[in-house]
Amino acid sequence: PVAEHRLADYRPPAFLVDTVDLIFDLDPKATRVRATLALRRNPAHGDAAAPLVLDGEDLTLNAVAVDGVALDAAAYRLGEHGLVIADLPDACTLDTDVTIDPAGNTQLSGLYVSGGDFFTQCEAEGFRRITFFPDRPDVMARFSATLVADEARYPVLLSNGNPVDRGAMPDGQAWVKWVDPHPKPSYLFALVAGMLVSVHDEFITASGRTVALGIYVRQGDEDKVDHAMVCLKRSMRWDEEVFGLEYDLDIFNIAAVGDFNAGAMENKGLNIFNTALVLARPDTATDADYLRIDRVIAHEYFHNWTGDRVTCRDWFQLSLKEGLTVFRDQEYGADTTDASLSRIEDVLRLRGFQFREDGGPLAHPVRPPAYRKIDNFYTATVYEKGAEVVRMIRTIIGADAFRRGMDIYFATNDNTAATIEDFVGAMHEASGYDFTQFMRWYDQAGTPAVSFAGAYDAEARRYTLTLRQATAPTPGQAEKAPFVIPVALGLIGPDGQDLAGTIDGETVAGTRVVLLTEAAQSFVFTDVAAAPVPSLFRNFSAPIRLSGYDRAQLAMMAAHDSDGFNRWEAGHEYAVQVLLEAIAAHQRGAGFTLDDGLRDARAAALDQAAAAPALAARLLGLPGASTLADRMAVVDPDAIHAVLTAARRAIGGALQARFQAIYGQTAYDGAFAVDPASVGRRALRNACLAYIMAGDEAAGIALAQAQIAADTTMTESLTALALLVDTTSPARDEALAAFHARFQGDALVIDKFFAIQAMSSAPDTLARIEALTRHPDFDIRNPNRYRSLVLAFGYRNALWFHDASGAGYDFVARMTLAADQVNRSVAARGMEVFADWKRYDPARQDKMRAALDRIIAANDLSPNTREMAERVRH
Ligand code: HT7
Ligand code: ZN
Repeated sequence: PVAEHRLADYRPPAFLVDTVDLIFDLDPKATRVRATLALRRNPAHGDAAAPLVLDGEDLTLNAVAVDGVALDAAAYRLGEHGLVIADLPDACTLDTDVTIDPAGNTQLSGLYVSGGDFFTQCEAEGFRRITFFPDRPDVMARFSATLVADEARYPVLLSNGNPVDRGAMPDGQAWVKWVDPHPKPSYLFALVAGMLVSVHDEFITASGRTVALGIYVRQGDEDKVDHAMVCLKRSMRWDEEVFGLEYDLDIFNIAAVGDFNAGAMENKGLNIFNTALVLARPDTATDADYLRIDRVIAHEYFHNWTGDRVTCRDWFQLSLKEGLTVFRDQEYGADTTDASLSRIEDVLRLRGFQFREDGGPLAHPVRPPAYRKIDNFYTATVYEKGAEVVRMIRTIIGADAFRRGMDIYFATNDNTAATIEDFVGAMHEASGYDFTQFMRWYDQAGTPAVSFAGAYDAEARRYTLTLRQATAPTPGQAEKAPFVIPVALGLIGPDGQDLAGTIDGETVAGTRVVLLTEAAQSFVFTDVAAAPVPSLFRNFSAPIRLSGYDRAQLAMMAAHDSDGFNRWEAGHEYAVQVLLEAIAAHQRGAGFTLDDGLRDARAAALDQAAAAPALAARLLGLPGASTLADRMAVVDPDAIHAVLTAARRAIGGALQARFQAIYGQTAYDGAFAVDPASVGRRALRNACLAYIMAGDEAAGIALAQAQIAADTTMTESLTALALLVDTTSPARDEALAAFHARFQGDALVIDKFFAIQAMSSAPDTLARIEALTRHPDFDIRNPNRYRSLVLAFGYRNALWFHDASGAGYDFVARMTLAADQVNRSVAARGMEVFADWKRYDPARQDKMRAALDRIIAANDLSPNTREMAERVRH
């Protein structure tokens, strides 16, 4: 069994590394890595005789020397996990010489080959797969890297920092030496070598320095990087303007790789990106792809300060960089697009992934107290809930104090490996606020359930709002203490306008923030002119589940709330309540009746189509299957699907003429832009097409075929294709074949070809996804392709994943076991799809448990997948 790492056991490293000089002789099958480490004992460790422990994995050791003297085998201990050398002086130089096999590295962690080129991925523990090193983030060293390779095959040689020297050798080899002046932990090391083409630009910083920007891609992809470059420059400017943070090197490079375990990586000065998060052209990428690329480019760039300049002391502090950086990318999204819509999308993501995680066996605090494999803790809780925690800090202390706190955080912790206490301490220093109770957000798991009750005393013009919070037990935490919950609220009067009210001597007419700190607490507002509807948690001011509104209150808020987020939220909650009732009726055998309010809200959204197309498209949508499942005591995927289908059909039928009219008015106008109006127009057109299809399949199929034939943008083509793929009409296979033929060779589009079939609701989906595993384009070693078939199915096809036969569970279990043989980090992720197995009926529970047991019983299961499967199974 793999040992558990505990936060409580943290001890500073025995040795620090001042400099590390690396020489890579790059060869796909046998790369030689020579490392020279300047080592120094760390007094903070406390044991002056401690041995040097270097992590190492899958390395062949050729030689090791201390202060230039070769060590014989008796002088060190070489184990499965690394190298231990005792009796070292307080300061010394260590030379190691190892050989690694990048081409055989299917884990894609460390140095590996993709498309014949070399790339690295070192977070979290990949550097130990390159050379022996204290591979922990609190060891920060100055790195140099000399890359030596065949010049014809690997003309591009990149690493962190600046190129300081280069040369050619007589045997056709060439070399480049890179030096990174900033101390950094090993997880931020990067190397890229290959036959790549680059697009260049420059950025002038606020203080007038010129930064050379480069994006490196495979030949043929250079016409798909304009968007990424625009996003990069916008992010750099935004960080200067909003946080006063300037880029700190002369070069910033991005390299794109087709085989990558995650989205992207913030290596100092050399970000490495999954191609899916860099490459975009209107005919190959959807608007959602464009927006996601923008966010991820920003996110990785923002890590330069929140992650690279100030890094994490240990991996328990992961949210220190990830939660804070997600918060920063969310703010960037809000500032550069539509703030309310951006917040709505972020909250939908939080609820879809994090709330689900927080309510099941994988629940863990934002700062987990223990882990077996850290790769399993790159979770929605660490990222998205971590961002909400930072947001709550800002809400509590105010934007000005928050900004001062950020300045203090950087000033105090620059070039160090910090803790969450360091961050919160800076916020305390800036505001004087006592965060003692607030720290529970970092250390207690679970989503608080908040309920409310209001009482209005007309004679006294007094409104009393009582709020209650409770958090259910989570694994390892039976008892929960109350959280500090910032409640941004307004009081809406009978005319729909915000009412003034006085609390704590302060009269406010719009949104104010109160703090719920007890299990139950009353807030008394005086001078309130009429009985209000309380608009609570405006702009989603805390990651909680709120209950208590009736339909009349929701309808009033949906129409009038001055807060854009809560206007949408009220309509969404109204739809959830109506659909849950329809699901209960369906389970009793009753037919579907369209609720007038549900229909009228969609009609009202269409009224806004011309003025606010993006918002209209968002308001037209219905809550997704996972939102409805989340609210059911026992999830019934068949009933959810039946009711959602019936609702779409009924709305599509009732408003068919209006959908057709707006569909006609939103046709492609011959220009492509990703501004909110254009994105909104396409989203609206696609939403109309979906309703037309639901209400009149023949009309929908004809329009979808025409939309594909028009070959305008991927946003339009893909939605039309996905709608056809949900049918069994002959148009489906014709369209799929044409799509495949048109985009053959474009891996990212072929991923979409797999994903839309994996997500299909058509009755033959299970047989078709089995067949897709035998498709010549399916490659289990490529994480994007695996995710587009197996994880898209497990996460986004509740209907067929939960097929009563158990075939969907069996499919994911088989694919997980196969994937685990090649890439444990990607395989382990798949276990998340089983996480809520106890929320289904007994027959489905039995089948999911059996699938998990089959996985756990596999003899050669990786520790990563085992940890996840065992946690889920409990
Ligand atoms: N900080 C990066 C995390 C990451 C990662 C983690 C585990 C395995 C592979 C990985 N690739 C990138 C990305 C980020 O959050 O910005
Ligand atoms: Zn990140």
